[in-house]
Amino acid sequence: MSNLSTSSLREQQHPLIRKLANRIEGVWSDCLTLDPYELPGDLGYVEGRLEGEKLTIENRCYQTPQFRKLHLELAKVGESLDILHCVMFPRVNYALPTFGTDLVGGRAQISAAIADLSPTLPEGVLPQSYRSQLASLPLENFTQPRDIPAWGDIFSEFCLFVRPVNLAEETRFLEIVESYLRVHCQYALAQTPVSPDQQLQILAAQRYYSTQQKRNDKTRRVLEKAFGPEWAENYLNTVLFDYVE
Ligand code: 18B
Repeated sequence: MSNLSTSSLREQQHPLIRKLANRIEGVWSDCLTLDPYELPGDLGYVEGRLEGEKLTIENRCYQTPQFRKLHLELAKVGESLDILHCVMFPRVNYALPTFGTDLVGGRAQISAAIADLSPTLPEGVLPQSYRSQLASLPLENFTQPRDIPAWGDIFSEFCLFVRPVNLAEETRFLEIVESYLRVHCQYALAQTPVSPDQQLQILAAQRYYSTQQKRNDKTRRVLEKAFGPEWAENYLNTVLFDYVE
């Protein structure tokens, strides 16, 4: 394992990953006031190789008044697998959904393109203003929709999970995710902190979100193969899906 500070994975990855990473950072810097967020340990840039291929991980993290952690991660497994992972963790005193997206694929094709605004809220459903703005987006126009796994009960009715089959579908995915991000940032900026009572409910919902995400064996397996089970567990708990104690 080593830690370097240079190197950008972005140029080496599937074009959809590169484009989505650029769009996410574009919306963030357009709409939000970003402060740096320090990851624990030396987990900004990591390389691992146990059995099988080399795994390289590059993290970018920020925070804002509304968001405890904005996390954008790019990962590359040998020449075979490219991954984009992004979660916007709200602060516990803001009643906000949790935006999350994951792109997974080989150099040739993305096999999994997922995006959601998950209702980590006291009511457990998305606010009406999200529902009315998201309802008009073309979520249905994909040739190969994929089934949400059992742990995915955290996701909203607007969870988009597809295997994009061509450039048109990749572009449509990109546009939808950008819309999610803009709706979300705009809403977040208009919020004020909630009461301590509501905070407890938000905390519980955020913990449940992270607990369910950690049940995704596909993520864990990739990390375990390159870094071992203990490292994977620590990384899942402190970087990918941490929560406020
Ligand atoms: N994820 N993904 O982020 N995952 O992190 N991911 C896979 O074609 C990694 C999130 C989600 O069908 C696959 O099946 C690694 C967020 C769902 O059972 C692999 C990292 C969301 C599935 C990885 C990573 C999310 C999925 C299999 C850390 C949603 C489908 C690819 C860098 C907001 C699960 C495939 C299923 C799949 C791996 C969702 C290999 C290592 C934020 C629903």
